[in-house]
Amino acid sequence: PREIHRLDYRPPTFWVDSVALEFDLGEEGTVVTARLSLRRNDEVAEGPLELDGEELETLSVAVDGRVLGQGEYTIEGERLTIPDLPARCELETKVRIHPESNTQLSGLYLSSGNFCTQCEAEGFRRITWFLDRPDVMATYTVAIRADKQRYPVLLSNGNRVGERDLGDGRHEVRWEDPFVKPSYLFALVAGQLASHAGDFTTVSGRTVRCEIWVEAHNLDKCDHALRSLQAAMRWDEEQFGREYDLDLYMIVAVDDFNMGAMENKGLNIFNSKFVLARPDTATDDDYEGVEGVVAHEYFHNWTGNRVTCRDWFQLTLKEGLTVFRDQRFSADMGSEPVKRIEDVAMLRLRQYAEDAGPMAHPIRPESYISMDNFYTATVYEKGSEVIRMVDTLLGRDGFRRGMDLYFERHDGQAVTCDDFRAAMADANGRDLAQFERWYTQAGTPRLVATGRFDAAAGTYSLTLRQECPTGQREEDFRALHMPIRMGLIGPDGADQPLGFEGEAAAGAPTERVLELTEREQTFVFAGLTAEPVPSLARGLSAPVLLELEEDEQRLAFRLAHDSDAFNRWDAGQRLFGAAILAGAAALARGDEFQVSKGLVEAFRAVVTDPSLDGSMRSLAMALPSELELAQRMEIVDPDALHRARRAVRRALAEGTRTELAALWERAKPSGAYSNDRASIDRRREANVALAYLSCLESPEWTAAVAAHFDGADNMTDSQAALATLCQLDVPDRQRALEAFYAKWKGDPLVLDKWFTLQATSVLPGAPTRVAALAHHPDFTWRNPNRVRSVVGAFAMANHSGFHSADGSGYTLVADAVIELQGANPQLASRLAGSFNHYKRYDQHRQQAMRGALERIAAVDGLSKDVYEIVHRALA
Ligand code: HT7
Ligand code: ZN
Repeated sequence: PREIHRLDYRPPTFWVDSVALEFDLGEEGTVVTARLSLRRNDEVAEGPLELDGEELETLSVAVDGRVLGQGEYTIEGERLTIPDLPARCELETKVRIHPESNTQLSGLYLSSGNFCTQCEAEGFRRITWFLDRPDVMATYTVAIRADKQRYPVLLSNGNRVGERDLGDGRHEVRWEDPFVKPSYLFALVAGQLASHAGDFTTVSGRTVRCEIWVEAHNLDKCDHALRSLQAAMRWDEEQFGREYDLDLYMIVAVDDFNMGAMENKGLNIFNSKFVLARPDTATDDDYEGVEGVVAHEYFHNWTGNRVTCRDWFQLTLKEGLTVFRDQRFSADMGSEPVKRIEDVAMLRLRQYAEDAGPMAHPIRPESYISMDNFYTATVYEKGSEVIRMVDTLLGRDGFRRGMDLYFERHDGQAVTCDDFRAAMADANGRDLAQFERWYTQAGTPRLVATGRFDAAAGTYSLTLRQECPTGQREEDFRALHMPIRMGLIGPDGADQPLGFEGEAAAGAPTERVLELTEREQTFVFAGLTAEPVPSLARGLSAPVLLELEEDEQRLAFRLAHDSDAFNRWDAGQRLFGAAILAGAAALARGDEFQVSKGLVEAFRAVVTDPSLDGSMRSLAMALPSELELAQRMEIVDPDALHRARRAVRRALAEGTRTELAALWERAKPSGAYSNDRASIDRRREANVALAYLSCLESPEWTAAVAAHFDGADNMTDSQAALATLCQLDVPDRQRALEAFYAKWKGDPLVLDKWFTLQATSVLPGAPTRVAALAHHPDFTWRNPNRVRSVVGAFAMANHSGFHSADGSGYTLVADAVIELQGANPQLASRLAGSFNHYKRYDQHRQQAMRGALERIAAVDGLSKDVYEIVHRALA
């Protein structure tokens, strides 16, 4: 397969000013007629018109009304070339496509019998011949014709401008989108759907109709999505002065979808997982997921749609920025520190791992084989961290000024990451030239901190040194521009004034943002009477790996006193993580290990701290996962790690059983379900307390978990109790699983949970159980959510099971990749990524994983998506 390079970008030879599409939807093939108004690009005076197309049966090609003969154009592979065209002309193509057999879920396909589309990144070329690249922006009109009974609802982008009965049992609906857009934002939906609707009045007084389209039986699960949309619309007006521009905003939920959702102009298409929510079917986390994804797609209307990407290497321009916006929105809707902790936990688990493996790439990648493989944690989540640093460096008002200038300059354009940086710099009179390195350098930089207290001088010298990321070449690493938010904590637990040497201490702030621009910098703080404890990179102010030597006592001190809620949590994670890793090392040597009294006391303080809300408490009580800790082991020993983490968990539960029981008693369900914040907080701390108590493996607490499951009146408690039971070898586990299945077998999203809870059970024999799940009558390879709920959950969230010493976990996942790679390459390549870190494991496992990768690589006609992942891993 061909590799595409960022620096090879060339503007197109033609622009497309407008597109008129006609769809004749049929059960056995769909005919698509496309009329493109073409205009030669003056910048590129020469060159033929080259259009992209994939799996198209070409019926005719005409220019300005004249049908072209065979010699007048060529079709070679996925390219249609027309050599001699006037500077302006109308091109009409007619093709037949087969949505009914499109299993890739890219282009036009069927989900639950309804037609729908997915065009990002390069799916539009599977619908019609086109300059399928994001810098070609056009206005679109669309006519959809289909059987009236089977497809009563016909939707596309923009405004509905007409409909008519065609008299033969078919009807036609016409749509017009007045805004220019790239082809990846095109959308079409046709089927039997019903809508839950509401209005939104914009800041300028316009009424926007908001419609959530679902299968009729799901109408009672749409209200949260609708409210989330309305909240996102208001927030974007208030925070960024951005008003919605059409009179209609539609969201359609489909069951078969490769990703979370898609921001098509005026017609978002969503994985139903991020739309449907009712208290008995969706957890509190699911509700937050819906709110966050609905907002994310809405925010794209300005950051992505009105201003889009020049080429796919610029993807982080829209995705990093939109993730940053959705993170800020969710923080404003709920708790800022809780949201930040959740986001950083995910960043460290997924993105830091990506940065340290064969898929490491800068947030603006340099090359790709399949663009679909670059919808990554790096482009999205690290991209958002890079935007967050701009926000920290410029301040809230400065960031807003930069955004205003960005929209003023680039509305209606397809631009680059450099254009964004220039707007931010120009609006604030700042030099952000060095900041570009965040866009060009891969890997997570290490930030090594050392401190020295001079009691006689009353000074504290803090030295911060940037080190080359693991896996990157030293000679390529250049100092980054990074903001480090920090404080110094005094012995009484209070933040000290941070007066720089030579400055008056009085009135000095107790928190500062240090700007690093060099490999090593020293900052000297004066006026200190006792040695302080540094609290660095608060809120993770830069996406680095902070290395600071801190013993158990100091971490426990910060866990108790750090005024920054994020760093408090982080201190706990470091403390618990160090204990587990020390335990794993001891077990690997064949030694015993004991959990220290200090650790138990630190944990007790968290369980009983009256100042923590329930969400913060549950986060602070959670131990780092095996997957996260594995990243820190020289050679990963999954068995020792698993045993050590279990032992620490049990020791903490034993040491604080009285306090845990009191917490459960205080927070356990009482009264009817409510979804206010206090109730959500209580559910979180109650469920985490009960999960710890279940580690005691006592009949009393096992019965309590079973009773919690039986009595649950909402999915949060039901799922939490069942998850706990799934980790226990007790008869109640099977009974509860059967009851859950009987109740929810007709609800695909809830059934996914049932599969996942079993696939992530760490009880012995996980690969065998998961293989059996893949043969369950409700399992199907055709539905991505179902595949992810079994194979994805097993590979990504059952560390000890996936890495079973006999290699059966690897065989199972490799078989799944091979099974899927032809039918759904995007899904298959995501699963293939499970082997990315094989070189970090022991020899025996390395060999087994390498064997699995080689088996995949040997498949005849391997899809380019999977090829790219597997060959990078094997390199
Ligand atoms: N912009 C959307 C990306 C997306 C996607 C990409 C590749 C293949 C399928 C896809 N579905 C959606 C989603 C987003 O980030 O908002
Ligand atoms: Zn996005």
